[in-house]
Amino acid sequence: MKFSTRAIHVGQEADPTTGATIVPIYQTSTYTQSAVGEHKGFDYSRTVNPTRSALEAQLASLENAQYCSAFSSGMAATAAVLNLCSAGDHIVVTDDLYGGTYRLFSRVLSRYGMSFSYVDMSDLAAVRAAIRPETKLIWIETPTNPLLKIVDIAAVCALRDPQRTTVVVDNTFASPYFQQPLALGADVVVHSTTKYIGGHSDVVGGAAITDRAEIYDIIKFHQNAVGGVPGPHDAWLTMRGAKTLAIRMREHAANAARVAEFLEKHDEVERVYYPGLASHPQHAIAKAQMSGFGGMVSFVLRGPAERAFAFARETKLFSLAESLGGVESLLCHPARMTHGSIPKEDRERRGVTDGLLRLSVGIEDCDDLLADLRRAIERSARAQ
Ligand code: P1T
Repeated sequence: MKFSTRAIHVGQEADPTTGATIVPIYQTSTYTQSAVGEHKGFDYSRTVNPTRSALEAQLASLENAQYCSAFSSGMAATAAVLNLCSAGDHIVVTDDLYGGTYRLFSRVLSRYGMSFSYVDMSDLAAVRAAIRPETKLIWIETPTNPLLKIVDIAAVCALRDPQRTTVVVDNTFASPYFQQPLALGADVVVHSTTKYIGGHSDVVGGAAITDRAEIYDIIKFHQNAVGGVPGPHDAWLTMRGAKTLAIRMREHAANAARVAEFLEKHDEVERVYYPGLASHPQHAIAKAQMSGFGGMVSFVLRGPAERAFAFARETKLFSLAESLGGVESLLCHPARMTHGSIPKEDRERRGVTDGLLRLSVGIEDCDDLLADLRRAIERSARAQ
């Protein structure tokens, strides 16, 4: 079955009891057992819930994998995957990544004896140099948040010893519709399903997906032992959103391409970051490993950094809000919002400056989006 068919049908069989076409929200914490130890495979909803299982089957299938564990947030999924590591292990990480992931690694997990090296993974020699005998895991985010750098997944996978080092890809920005990391050699895919998979900015969730049974067993154990699971209603909302992932991603990417071109041509714009632009330094890699360039565009206006604040006050359709991937367009100031937890010096060294703005381009009519951006750019110039 092709992608859209799987999105709508896998895990979505009619309910065996009633024939309900749509998977019910099994809003129950527990299950009545006929005798001690005799039940139908369901004992307690932290461990297993039929609505969550349906979502897990659907998402596994979208990454062409056998196994998925759903979580209550992208961060819970990330924390569960990092349980593949123990004290003393070393992890190599993309240097540009979601600020919350950086915070989890640097302020929580480093206290448990794991060490992290942040590397510009567009430089393969730097990745090779960072890998040590005790490197247990390589954490790739591509495209990166917020600078939209592209990491060559297959090339990084080829640098590690697969017996020793697990490669994880945070596939949130591309979504499984545009990028399939497992086919490129990665072992695990992580998603913040809050974003494109859920697609409507109405639910927080996460997922860890793999084709390797021994890795799944560890993640699943952690999912139950720690308990960061989504409730059935959240699982159901995510599943409903994911059914239209393909059609939404095509619109996001078409609109984002027009927005990126518009910004690149605009005299008042200093720099645009979008992997679909020929001017993007890793455009060729993006073209080879992705089937589309996604809906995220970052840019810097000419003039002082404060101009970004003036711009953020002026947009009407692009709401100033954290998060991304919903049908509605959002605008974010990474340095003060999503990446505020990264120390200023580190952040600026990596290119996340006070002038940087990030757009999650929605699926509204693109003419309206361009008019909104044009107007906000003009007004931000006058505010200087
Ligand atoms: O917010 P949560 O569902 O816990 O997901 C965390 C996460 C993980 N990975 C990436 C690439 C992300 O972008 C995020 C969350 N990001 C935002 C909230 C944001 O606005 O960038």
